[in-house]
Amino acid sequence: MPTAKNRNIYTFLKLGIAVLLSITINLPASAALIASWSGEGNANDSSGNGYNGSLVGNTSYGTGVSGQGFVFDGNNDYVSFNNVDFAQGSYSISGWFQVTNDTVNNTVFSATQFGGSSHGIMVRVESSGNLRFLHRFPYGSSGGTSLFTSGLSLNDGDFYHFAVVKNGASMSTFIDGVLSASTTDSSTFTSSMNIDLGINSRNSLVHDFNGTIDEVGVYNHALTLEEVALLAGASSTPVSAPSPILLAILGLVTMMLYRKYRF
Ligand SMILES: [Ca+2]
Ligand SMILES: [Ca+2]
Repeated sequence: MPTAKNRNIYTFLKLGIAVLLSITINLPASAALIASWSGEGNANDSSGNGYNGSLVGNTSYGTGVSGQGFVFDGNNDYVSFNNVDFAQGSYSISGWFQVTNDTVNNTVFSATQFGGSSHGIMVRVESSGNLRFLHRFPYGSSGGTSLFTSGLSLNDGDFYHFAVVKNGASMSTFIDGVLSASTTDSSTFTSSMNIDLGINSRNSLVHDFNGTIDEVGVYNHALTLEEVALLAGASSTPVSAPSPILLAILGLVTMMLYRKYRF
């Protein structure tokens, strides 16, 4: 007959196992991923939505933050993607960049009105070393809301993760998985856009990127802080799967207790 002590041990172990198994992995919602460009020797979209791109100028592939990335020489190089429908409401753009020339403005990402030349979105590393996130609606050559980070040196030759998030009436910028700046803008785009990596826009070849851009993701919803941290590889992800080592130790302890007490 099991003793009261053994029953308590058994109950404790059951509870522990139940708690561990109830912990789930929290990954970004892949259903909201509109386009994913990894730069692995091509400009194909790995999201399954078919937003494949074209390299322009001397754009090439080189060492990225993961595998290969897109390499730009700072003079009329970019990658273009057409008619991407992602920003009619909340949206997010995430990726990595490494700036080679720190004396100029380096455009990482831009989006213009599909079929037109009017600007809508821009993500740019300023010569100051800070990141600028522009959301401009109605489309145009001026206006909109610009959000700047401050006090950063994102043009020092290292790889940095960026995420810009438009969540309803708020705009936020994250660097390396940490919120860096935020402001408000309640306007919303009403059509799909052309996207370019590495240039202000294909209609205005200025602020050319000089360096490497890699692992760019475009979302049609607002990424959460936890999702951004996960994409940035930051250690502050709040929810994780139970450690295999922890599970193995728990199993071993259970077996030893069973052999000793036969509960
Ligand atoms: Ca890559
Ligand atoms: Ca060039």
